[in-house]
This record gives sequence, C-alpha cells and structure tokens, in this order.
Amino acid sequence: RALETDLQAALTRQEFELNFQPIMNIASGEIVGAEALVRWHSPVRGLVLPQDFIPVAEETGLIIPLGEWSLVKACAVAASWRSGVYIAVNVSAVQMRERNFISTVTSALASSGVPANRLELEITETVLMDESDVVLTTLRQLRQLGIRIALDDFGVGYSSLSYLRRIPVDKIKIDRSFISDIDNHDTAAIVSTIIRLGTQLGITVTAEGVETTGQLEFLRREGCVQAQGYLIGVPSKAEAVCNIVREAH
Ligand code: G
Ligand code: G
Ligand code: MN
Ligand code: NA
Repeated sequence: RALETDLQAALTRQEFELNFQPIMNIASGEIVGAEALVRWHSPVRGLVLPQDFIPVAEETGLIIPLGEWSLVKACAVAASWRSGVYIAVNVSAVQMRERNFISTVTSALASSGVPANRLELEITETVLMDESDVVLTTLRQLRQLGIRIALDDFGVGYSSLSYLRRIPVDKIKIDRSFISDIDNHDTAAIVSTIIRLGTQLGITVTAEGVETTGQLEFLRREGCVQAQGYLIGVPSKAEAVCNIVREAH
C-alpha cells in the first residue's frame, strides 16, 4: 500500500500524536519551553517518524491539514502549562506559502487562549529558499502579532548567513550535528562563533542535541542562552512534560 493512502486515512483516524521536548534556559536551569514533535502510530506500519512521512505529506498537500492539527493540538496543550512556558511548532515551507496560514495560526491561539508571545514557529532554510515576497511578508506579519520565528537546523544549510541578513528571526537553533562534534577543536570554534553572532545580533541562540554535561558546560561558558536535547529531556507525551513545566516554578 502507498504511504500516501495510509497517511490520508491517518488524519481522520487520529493516528497522530504530539510529543514534547523541553527547552532549558542554561543560566537559570529552568524549563522555559517545549518543542512539539509529531509521531504517527500506524496500525499497519507501527511507529513512523516525521522524516519518513513529512516529505510525503508535503508532496501531497496533506501537510496543510496535518500542520493545522499540530498547531491546534500544541496550543491546546500549552494552555495547560504555567504562563511563561512557550510552545515551539515546526512549520514546513508548504504551510508558510499557503494563503490562510496566518488565520490558521491566529485561530489556534484564539481557541486555546494562548497568547501569541508563547508561540514560536520553527522554520528551516527550505522556507526561505522561496525568493518570493509572500514568505517574507508572512514572517513579518507573524512577528507583528508577537509570534517568534526560530531558524531551525542552523549551520547545515547552504546559506544560513545570507538568510540572517534578509529574514527577521528571533532565534537560531544550532544543528545537533555541531553539538555532537563539539570535542573537535574546529567545531567548538564554529559553535562559539555562532553564539557570539547571535548575541551581537540580539538573537537568542539555542543548542540542539545536548546529550552530555560536558557539552552543556561548554555552552554555558560560551554564553549560549538555551539548550535542548536528551540530557535536558527526551521528547515525551504531553502529560510528562506538563509535570516538568509545572514543577519548574
Ligand atoms: O522528532 P524527530 O523526532 O525525528 O523530528 C525530526 C524532524 O521532523 C524535526 O526536526 C522537524 O523538522 C520535523 N517535524 C517534527 N514534527 C513536525 C511537525 O509537526 N511539522 C513539520 N512540518 N515538521 C515536523
Ligand atoms: O526540529 P528538528 O530537526 O530539530 O527535531 C529534533 C529532532 O532531534 C527530533 O527528531 C528529536 O527526536 C531529535 N533529538 C532531540 N534531542 C536529541 C538529542 O539529544 N540527540 C539526538 N541524537 N537527537 C535528538
Ligand atoms: Mn525543530
Ligand atoms: Na533542528
């Protein structure tokens, strides 16, 4: 059977689930937010990870209803967290180009009662490869509403620096491939330079894929603002993250 056929049915059968991975402020040790990560529990395929179905969802246009579901669900979950904890949602280029995207986002916020400043949208370079003004205009409007924009997988693309010049972003998330290789002298130099770059531009820097206390200590010394990764917390069900964000005063 084609993945596409199953994917279509999966939406109506509610086979998708959101997991949440906590994000920590390095200086205070406090959990300040969580990233929503979609999972597909297929009765025939078992657990399917985003890398295996998001591309198909993008090609078929299914990413539009799936993305809307993610936004609504993520905001509903965030509404139960203590105020101040934000939710980060990944957004694909296809969604960003869709004409109703802004109203999809504002409806998700309105129906959950979550304020715009508690929502962060993570975009990758593929969103920005679209040279048209549509995406730029959308990004500006989102930011005017108070929603933050994070540049995901920073450093592994083709022109991360050129995008930083053109695109209004609030945050960069250093790709986890840099963090896992931080014992390498050259990689460490690149990471500290990205942190300094973010600081000078007034952009929050988050390190992804933090797995060891050694990596965290390096990032703390270098002044990195946020950390995310298995050391801080694995992606887990909404209830589990709820406990974490409630405990952290
Ligand atoms: O969760 P990992 O668990 O495998 O996620 C891998 C990637 O899948 C993430 O980096 C992210 O870019 C993408 N992803 C996860 N959830 C979503 C989602 O709800 N929407 C989109 N567009 N991408 C997602
Ligand atoms: O948005 P994006 O590409 O960044 O999604 C994060 C992905 O990275 C998810 O697939 C998540 O499961 C994975 N991930 C999160 N923390 C870690 C980590 O510490 N180590 C590794 N190897 N993967 C991680
Ligand atoms: Mn992400
Ligand atoms: Na990433």
